[in-house]
Amino acid sequence: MERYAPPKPLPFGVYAHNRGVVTPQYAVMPPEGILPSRLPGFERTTVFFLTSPEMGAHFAQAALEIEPGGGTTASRNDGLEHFFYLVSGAVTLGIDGTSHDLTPHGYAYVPTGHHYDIRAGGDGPCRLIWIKRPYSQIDLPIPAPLVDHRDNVERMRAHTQGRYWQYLLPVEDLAFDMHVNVLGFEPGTYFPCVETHIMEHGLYMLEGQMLYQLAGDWHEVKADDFIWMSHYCPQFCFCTGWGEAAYLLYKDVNRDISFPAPTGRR
Ligand code: UGY
Ligand code: MN
Repeated sequence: MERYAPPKPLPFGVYAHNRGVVTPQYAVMPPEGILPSRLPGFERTTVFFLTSPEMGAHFAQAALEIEPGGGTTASRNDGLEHFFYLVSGAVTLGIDGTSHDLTPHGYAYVPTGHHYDIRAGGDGPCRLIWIKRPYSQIDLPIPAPLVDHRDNVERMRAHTQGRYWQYLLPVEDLAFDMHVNVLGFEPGTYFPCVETHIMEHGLYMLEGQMLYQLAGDWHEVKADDFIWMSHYCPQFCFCTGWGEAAYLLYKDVNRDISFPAPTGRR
């Protein structure tokens, strides 16, 4: 993957070839433009923030690149809910002291109030997607921790010729305030409509390439790119290239509107 590195010598055309765009309604974030962060509580771990409230999002998403033996320095519990998806490498994820070995495309949901720790195994760096947000509690029991693998999840194909959906979290359980799905596309397939919906998205390209239309603008995206889509951002896509494309999609769901405190006239 092309990753930010101070280029020597400076190549021509950096600006012309830039694909990164941030607007109030959406962002396209190719990996080469995202500068690394480090975080207290992590060792031998580079954090690449993909979206956060600073962008306008109501959740945060990051890619962690962890060297073998690296990870968290201690067990963490920040009160947020977390979703982890391993793109490459090997990770042992602890939830409340129980260890789970993740292989590529393994994933885990850590509900609010639970402890987690991360340790990279293997002999090369691993790439772990991390989604987190404050849990929106309702009058239902908080979901339990969940660990699984994309290969175990049914590919739903109803009414979607050439495309499939994998619901990584239990979609019937309204206690969840997020869905995380994998959507797959054969070349030439596209959505049956331009979607315009209240749900917000974080999209991480897992495989292939696509033309994505966001608020009327076309963008070409490929594996390891990230897209943030705000609430109501019009969205549409075509699968391009010669192989299937697939992405990991965060979506906020199952909650009513919350109004800001009234101001002005009474
Ligand atoms: O379910 C969805 O909202 C999905 N079809 N949106 C998307 O992939 N941009
Ligand atoms: Mn959508």
